[in-house]
Amino acid sequence: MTDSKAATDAQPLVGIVMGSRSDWETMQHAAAKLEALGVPHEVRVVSAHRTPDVLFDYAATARSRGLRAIIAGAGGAAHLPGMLAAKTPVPVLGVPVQSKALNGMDSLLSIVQMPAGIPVATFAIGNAGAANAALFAAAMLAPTHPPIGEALDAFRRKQTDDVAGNDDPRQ
Ligand code: RP5
Repeated sequence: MTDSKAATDAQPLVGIVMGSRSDWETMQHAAAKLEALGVPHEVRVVSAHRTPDVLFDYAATARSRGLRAIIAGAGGAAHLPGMLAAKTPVPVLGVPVQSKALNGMDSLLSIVQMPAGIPVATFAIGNAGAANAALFAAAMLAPTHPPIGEALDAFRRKQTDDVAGNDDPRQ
């Protein structure tokens, strides 16, 4: 079994959810990082306004199903991360998807400006935010899941080595 298949087949520790299939172009970067680090995860479309009952059910069962973090991406009036956080104690990592009308500023402000009491950890707009949310989820899991911590350490070492070994921008 490949690492990638193992990461998706095992009991998921991280849920990646998004408001629309159109968000996958962004959220695939979260899935790719989790796969690369061997973090068991699931991927679902869950819309706060189109499928609110599915959202409630997903949030209500998240902890008992073993999820330890939920990465939630949405664009525009992006209520998905905040609504999930309101309904589950599982930490929610919000990814603002870059919207066409406002370049994702609407998504960012919708997700980041949670009133005190229900936190959503908010990441950068777009692909970088999706990738970093996955790396953050892996860091959360590392103390209790040593193989994930080792994979994260190795990723960071390689990233450093790649820059250090290629530091002349003219080449
Ligand atoms: C949000 O509306 C989704 O998260 C998506 O970013 C945005 C547009 O959705 P579609 O019209 O592409 O389905 O709910």
